[in-house]
Amino acid sequence: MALDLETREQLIEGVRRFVAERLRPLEAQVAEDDAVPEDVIGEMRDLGLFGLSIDEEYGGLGLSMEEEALVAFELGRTSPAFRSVFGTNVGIGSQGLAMFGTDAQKAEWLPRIASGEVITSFALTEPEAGSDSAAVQTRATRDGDDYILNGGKRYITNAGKAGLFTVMARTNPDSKGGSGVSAFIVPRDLPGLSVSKPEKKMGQQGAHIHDVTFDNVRVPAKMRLGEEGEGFKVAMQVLDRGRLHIAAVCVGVAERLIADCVAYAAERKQFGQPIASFQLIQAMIADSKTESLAARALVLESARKRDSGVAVTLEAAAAKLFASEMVGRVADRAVQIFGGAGYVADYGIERLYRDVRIFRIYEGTSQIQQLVIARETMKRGG
Ligand code: COS
Repeated sequence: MALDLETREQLIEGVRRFVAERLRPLEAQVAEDDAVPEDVIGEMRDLGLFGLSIDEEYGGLGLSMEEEALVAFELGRTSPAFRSVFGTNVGIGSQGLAMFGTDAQKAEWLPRIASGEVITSFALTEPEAGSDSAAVQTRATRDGDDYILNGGKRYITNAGKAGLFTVMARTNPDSKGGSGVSAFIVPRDLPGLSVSKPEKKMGQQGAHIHDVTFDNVRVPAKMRLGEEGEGFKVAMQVLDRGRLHIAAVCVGVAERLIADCVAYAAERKQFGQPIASFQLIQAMIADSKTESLAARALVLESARKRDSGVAVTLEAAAAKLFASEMVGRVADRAVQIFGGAGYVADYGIERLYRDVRIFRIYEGTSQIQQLVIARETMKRGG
């Protein structure tokens, strides 16, 4: 459901102010501490950020995909680790449930996810199932009214704080591909579920990823999402949506970097004049701006298409591919424009350069997006 124009503007303006006044001043501290302060997380809850995508009947803001993208553009203007605090609740952690859950499952969990009381994680990736996500080996074996889960998941965002996991597990061991996989919502407190210490990462300090292990975890069959054997398709449709959201965040980070470059180039003097007056600097700014505008347009067009009820597997993959590669180039040019200062921690540019690197990898690598785009294009005949 879409907001009226005034409410939409108020929301975007509120997020813009929160990012500029509250989050940006904390960027260096969050990177240093590898943690987002609890009081800031409380303010994110008050702003409704955990429930951006969740229907109003469950206490969320019920944004359309286009509106979510507009908010994500604003959220991108600071360290991506802040968005990650509620990112799984808005996207991959909640959307399997929102799209495929029963009324009872949704009524039990979505209000607590929308409020931020329960953090969610999406547990698809395994040591031997990264890009080849249909190869999951985690087993879910039927036992009366339950399934018994055994196996391990890898690099699961927000698992350390998650109260609810969406888990893809193999219910049919005779099928090696996606058709043998089912999806479950799995509460954190079930016996046998454990979460490792967070990994040390290249960037996005303050956002955490963990291994999750299932050791004879007894999950009631009523926690299954959709039919047995449909879990892979659940995961793919969750990712179609997630990829659009990530693409929008990439646009936001690019816009932030471009603004930083423009400000620095106006102030930094060499050869007796601001470096902004040099055409080789202008060329880098022009290329970054052109590419970020193109990505913004692609994201919004794809989001509107999704809002109209059309499947956007191709468009989401194209937006994720283009926007994540684009922000990589923009961050690289930003380091170049800042010169030595771009390589020094104090200016924050090298931090964003490291932060954006993961966008080309998670929720599907650029190479997987190329594969999806090519397959869909050939299916559509052009
Ligand atoms: N929406 C709905 N159904 C989909 C779908 C989508 N986006 N993508 C695939 N499917 C369906 C297919 O239609 C097919 O159904 P049928 O068996 O009924 O024909 C089934 O799922 C299997 O699809 P496919 O044959 O394309 O699966 P593959 O194993 O060849 O590969 C890729 C699929 C590689 C695209 C998939 O594994 C992928 O996206 N990998 C990357 C995973 C990822 O993003 N990981 C990040 C982890 S989360 S941070």
